[in-house]
Amino acid sequence: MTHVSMDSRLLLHLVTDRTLSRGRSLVEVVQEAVAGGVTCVQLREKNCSTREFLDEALLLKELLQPLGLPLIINDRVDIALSVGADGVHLGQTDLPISHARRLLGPDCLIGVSAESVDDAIEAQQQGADYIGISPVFSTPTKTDTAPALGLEGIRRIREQVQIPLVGIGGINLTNARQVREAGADGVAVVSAIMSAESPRQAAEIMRGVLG
Ligand code: TZP
Ligand code: MG
Repeated sequence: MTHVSMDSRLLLHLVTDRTLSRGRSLVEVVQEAVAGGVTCVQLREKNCSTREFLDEALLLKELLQPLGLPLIINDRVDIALSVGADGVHLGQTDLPISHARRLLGPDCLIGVSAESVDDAIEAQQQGADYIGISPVFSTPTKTDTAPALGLEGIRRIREQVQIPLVGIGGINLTNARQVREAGADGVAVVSAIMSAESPRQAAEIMRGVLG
C-alpha cells in the first residue's frame, strides 16, 4: 500500500533538551540547527515551570515563524494553543488525540508516539497527522522507554500505516539513512544535534544523509 505523500517539513526534527546543549542557550542551538537545515523544531521541556515553557515557546516561535519552519510543542496542548504553534507531539499517556483535536482544530499537526505496531494503527485511526516511532534504537537521552523497535519495527509499522512516520531514539549521522530506507519519512534527533560541537554542521550532514 502506498502511504500519504510525505510532508517535507517532517524530514528532520530537532527535538530540544536544554540539559544537553553544552551550556549554550536553547535559542543559540536552534538558530545554528536551523541554519544547518533542520525542517522543524519540537520544543520538549520536562523540568520547568509552565511560565518558563511558555517563554521558551514564544522565543522559538519568533525565530521559526519568519523562516516558515514549524514549531511543535511536546506534551502541552495548552502551550501550543497559547502561542499558536504549528503542532503538538503527544505520548501515549498525554491528552488523547480526539481531545487534542477538539482544542487545536483541523490544521494543527498532531504527532503521536507509538511504541508498537498496535499503537501506530490506533493513532492513525484516531486522526494523528504523523507517528513518532519510539524508540528506534535505545538511547541514553531517554531511558524510560519501551524496548527499541529497531529498523524491523519501522518496516512492520510501515506495512500497516499510511500516515507519515518519524523515527526517534538513538538516531545519528551514521544510521539516519537506514531509518529512512526502512520506511520512515523523517527522523527526530536530540543529542546528535543538541550536543554536537557544531549543531549547524551536524544538521547539514544529517540533511545530506537523508537526501
Ligand atoms: N523519545 C523517544 S527516544 C527520545 C525521545 C524524546 C530521545 C531521543 O534522543 P536522542 O539523543 O536523539 O537519542
Ligand atoms: Mg509526551
